[in-house]
Amino acid sequence: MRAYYHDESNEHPTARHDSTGEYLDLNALKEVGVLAFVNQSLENVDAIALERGYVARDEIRVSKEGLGDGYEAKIKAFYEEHLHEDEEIRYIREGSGYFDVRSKDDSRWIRIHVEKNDLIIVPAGIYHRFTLDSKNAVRAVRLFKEAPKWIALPREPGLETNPYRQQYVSSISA
Ligand code: KMT
Ligand code: NI
Repeated sequence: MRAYYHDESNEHPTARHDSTGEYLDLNALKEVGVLAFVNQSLENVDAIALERGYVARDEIRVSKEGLGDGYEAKIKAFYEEHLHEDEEIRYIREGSGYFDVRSKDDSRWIRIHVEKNDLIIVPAGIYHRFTLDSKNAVRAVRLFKEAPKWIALPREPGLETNPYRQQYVSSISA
């Protein structure tokens, strides 16, 4: 796992976008409420699931083969800036990709490259997006509490009054 400020260049989303050279310590992600762990085993994931009350899980394959006809639409939706009213927990089994999350002051993107055995917890209410990298495939475990919902609420000014957004904003400004 590596985290750095995105360079906002016009290259394809799946390019590295790391020309800023501004790397972040994984601990610094806590500032925006993101928890990141490397070298996780399924046992670690089970423990985190138990501790946080996650009772179910599935596996998603984000690739042309894995998503079939839905590929283009899914890829597009993942990359649109959005938030969820739930945590997004992903455990990478194979492949790699990028989670982009908004910086604390909202002015920049922090790009987080996730790879095999990385586990990331993206908090409810944070604006983020996801893209594959140049290898074009990832397989990840998704944890969920009851029925999976993960409704993506696209960024728009009206969302600032959303209680989950407000709760998130106050949690990082403490
Ligand atoms: C999401 O909700 O953005 C995803 O599931 C992305 C793919 S999982 C690595
Ligand atoms: Ni999301």
